[in-house]
Amino acid sequence: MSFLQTLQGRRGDRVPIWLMRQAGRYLPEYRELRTRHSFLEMVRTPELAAEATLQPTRRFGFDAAIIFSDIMTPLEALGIEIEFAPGPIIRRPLRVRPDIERLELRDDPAPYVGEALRLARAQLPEEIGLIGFCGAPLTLAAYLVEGGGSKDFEHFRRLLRADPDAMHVLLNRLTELSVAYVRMQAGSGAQAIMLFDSWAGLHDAATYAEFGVPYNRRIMEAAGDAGAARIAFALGASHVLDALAEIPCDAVGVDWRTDLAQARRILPGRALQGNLDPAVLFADRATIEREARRVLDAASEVPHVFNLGHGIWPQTPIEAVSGLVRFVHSYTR
Ligand code: 1CP
Repeated sequence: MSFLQTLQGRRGDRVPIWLMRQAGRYLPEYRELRTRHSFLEMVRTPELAAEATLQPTRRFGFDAAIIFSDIMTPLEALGIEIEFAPGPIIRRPLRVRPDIERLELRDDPAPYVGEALRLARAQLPEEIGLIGFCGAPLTLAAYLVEGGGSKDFEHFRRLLRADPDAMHVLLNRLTELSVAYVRMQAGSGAQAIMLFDSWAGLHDAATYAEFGVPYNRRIMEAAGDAGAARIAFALGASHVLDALAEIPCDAVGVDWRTDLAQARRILPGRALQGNLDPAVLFADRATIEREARRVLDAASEVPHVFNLGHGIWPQTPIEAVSGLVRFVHSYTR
C-alpha cells in the first residue's frame, strides 16, 4: 500500500515508512546545505526548503516526504519574532494578557511554504506522499509563553492556571492562524496534514480535553474540508488517548511508550503511525530488525504507517536508517 492509501484505511502486504524529522542533521547532504545557509534561510527560500524535503526520500526511498519547515515559523504572521538556536527562541515571550490580546493575524501565514510545497510536489514521484504540517495550538502556546523549550514549562502552565481566559484567547488566535495555514498547504500540494502536539503529555486528561481537543478539532476539520488526509500526533500522550479519539483524523501518530494494542482499542477505525523508539537506531542490525518487527506485528491488524515514536536523533547512523527502510519494505504481513 502507498502512504496515502494507508491513511485512507487500506491495509496491504507492504507497510509504508517515513521518519519524523527525516530531513535534518543526521544526513550529510543536509549538513552540507547548512554550512552555507541558516535554518531560517533554508525554510524561507522555497528552492532550498524543497531540496531539504526531497533529500531523505532520494537517499532512502521513503514513502512520504514532509515539507521542510518548523511548527514555529508561521507565527510570524501574528507579529511574533522567532530565532532558532537550534530550537526555537522567543525573545519576548507572552507572559501577560495584554501581550496576548495584541496578537492579530497580519499576513498570510508563511507563503514561502506554499511555494516550497509546489516545487517539492513537482519533483516527487507520484506514488510518494507529500505531508504538510502545523503545530497544535497548545504546543505552540507552550513555546510562546515559555520563550523556548523547557522541561516543565512552568511559565506556561502557571499562566494556564492563573488566567485560563487569556489562555483561551491565545489558543483561539493560534487556531485561526493554523486553519488558514493548513488550508493554504492543502491548496499548494500537501496531500496529508500532520498536527504535531508534542507537549500534549504535559497535561492531565481533563485539562487536555478543555485546552487541547477543541482547537485541534477545528484545525483538522479545516484540513479535511480542504481535501487533505489527516494525522494527529501527540507525544507522551498514553494517558490522553481517550481525548485524542475526539479529534477528527485518519491516522494517529503514537510514541514508543504507547502500547499499539491499547491505541488500537481506543482509536478504532483509525490508521496508526509509529512507533519505534528513536534510540533503537543505535543498536546492532539484529536488534533493530527485532524491534522493528515487534512494531510491525503489533500493528498488523490495522492500516499502519511505520515511523519512529518521535523525531530521529541528529547522531543516528545513516546505515541504520537504510537498513530499517529495507527491512520494513521486505516485511510482509
Ligand atoms: O523532517 C523534517 O525535518 C521536517 C521538518 C520539521 C518538523 C516537522 C522540523 C525541522 N521541525 C518540525 C516540527 C517541530 N519543531 C516540532 C514537532 C515535532 C517534534 O516534537 O519533534 C517541534 C516541537 C519543533 C520545535 C523545534 N524546532 C525544536 C525542539 C526544541 C525543544 O527544545 O523543544 C528544534 C530543535 C527545532 C529546530 C529544527 N526544526 C527542524 C529542524 C531540522 C531543526 C534543527 C535546525 C538545524 O538544522 O539547526
